[in-house]
This record gives sequence, structure tokens and C-alpha cells, in this order.
Amino acid sequence: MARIIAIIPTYNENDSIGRLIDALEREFGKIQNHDFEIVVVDANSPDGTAETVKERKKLYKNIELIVEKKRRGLGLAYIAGMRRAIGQLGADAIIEFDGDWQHNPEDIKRLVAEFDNGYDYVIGSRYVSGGGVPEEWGWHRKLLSKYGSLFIRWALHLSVHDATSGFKLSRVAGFAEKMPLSEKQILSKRHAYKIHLLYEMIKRGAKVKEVPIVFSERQRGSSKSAAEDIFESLKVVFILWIRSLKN
Ligand SMILES: Nc1nc2c(ncn2[C@@H]2O[C@H](COP(=O)(O)OP(=O)(O)OP(=O)(O)O)[C@@H](O)[C@H]2O)c(=O)[nH]1
Ligand SMILES: [Mg+2]
Repeated sequence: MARIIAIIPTYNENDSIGRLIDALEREFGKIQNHDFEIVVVDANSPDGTAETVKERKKLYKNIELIVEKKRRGLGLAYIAGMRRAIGQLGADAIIEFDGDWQHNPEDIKRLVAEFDNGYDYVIGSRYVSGGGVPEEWGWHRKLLSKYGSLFIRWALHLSVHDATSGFKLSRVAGFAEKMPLSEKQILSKRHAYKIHLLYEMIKRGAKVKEVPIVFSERQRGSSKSAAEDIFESLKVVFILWIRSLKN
């Protein structure tokens, strides 16, 4: 019996978060042998996201809500959730899960099954057979995502096909608990934190499994990723590459 905690960062996801929590709770109910909890990290969204989460807290007993003073970036939001899950809630595994329905709650059981099989880092992968990205994406976004992953794989010698997936499960003991989970240590406050944690997990010898996921197009709300994230990703890869030369 493991304690598995899904962390969901939100900024203006009120159109999604309520139904998403309902769907996650339904999926958790189908997995018998583990305890599940949800930690929502809201960036003080003006659209009432936190109020919806508070309503759901009354319905379900396994929800924690962190409301940050202001929007500080996806990476810092995930880190705040991870610290709460690991430091205070006793997580055995954490799941990174976006609050906009681009990740499918029904995929959770396949990630958990690989954790049960002994894997330390289970990546929901868009670039293994059976995985995919939204058809609606323009060719430039498809190319950037796919070749971005290949570049990271090549530059940092990481044997994963999807280096920027936002849907993954990490074992806490020996792995997530040793990650650079602070504003000082993490190399990006925004989306590129993912590359840093991927590198650290694999460097620590995590047994990695990629399971195929189909990443869907955002149906509601608006994207918070920006061109800045591409440059920041390049910066993070460069710093990690320099570090890897020293090791
Ligand atoms: N707490 C918090 N949540 C954030 C922040 N930035 C983004 N999020 C949430 O993090 C999740 C992922 O952000 P998205 O903007 O969807 O990023 P993305 O999925 O890479 O981009 P799209 O495909 O365009 O949606 C969503 O649930 C956002 O609401 C932030 O600064 N703070
Ligand atoms: Mg999104």
C-alpha cells in the first residue's frame, strides 16, 4: 500500500478543475491497493479556481489546497506541491498532472502499474509507440516539441524519447526526496524545471519507464506557456551540459 499524491498547478483553470478532480477521484477509486491524495497549487487565480477546489474539499477528504500569493511560474508551483507532498503528507510517489485536461485521468492507472512493477520514474510519453500530440498543433509546434526532446536526449545523454512531458510519476524514497526542490537550486521557475528534474532523476539511477500517452489539445482556458520557455529550456540544457562535462 503506497501513498500516491497527484500535484496539480493551476492558474485560471476554473472551467476545468472541478470536473478534473471528479474524474481523478473516480480513477483513484478503481485502483484498489493504494491511497491517493491531490494537492492543488493555485496561483491565486482571479477566476475562482481555488473556490471550486474548496467546494470539492468538502466532498472528498483527500484534497489539499495551497494558494500562493501570486503567479510564480509552473516550476515553482510544482516544487511547492512536491515539498508539501513529501515533507508533510508522507508521499511514497508523486504524480505531476496539469490542471487543464491535457493529461487524461484514465492514464493514471497505467503509470501506477509501472510503479508497482518497480520503476522509479514513470513518464507519460508522447513519443513512444501509441503516444501522441494534438492533431490541432501546427507543424512548427510539432517539430519543436519532437526535435526539442531529441536534442535534450542527445545533448544530455538521457535515454528517454519524451524529455519535456509534464505527466509523470516519481518514487520519493531515494529519488524525489533528493531533488533540488527549492527556488535557489532549481534551474527554472517555469516550464524548463522539468528538464532539470529529469536530468537529476536519471543521474541518480532511477529505473525509467515510458508509457504512451496521448496529449490532448487544451479545451478550455488559455495556455500559460510562452516563447520565453523555449529560451529558458535551452539555457537549462546548456547549464546541465556544462555540469555533465565536469562529472
Ligand atoms: N500555480 C501555478 N500554475 C501554473 C502556472 N503556470 C501554469 N500553471 C498551470 O500549470 C498547468 C500547465 O500549464 P499550461 O499553460 O497548460 O502549459 P502547457 O500545457 O505546456 O501549454 P498548453 O499546451 O498551451 O496548455 C496548467 O494547469 C496551468 O494552469 C503558475 O505560474 N502557477
Ligand atoms: Mg496545458
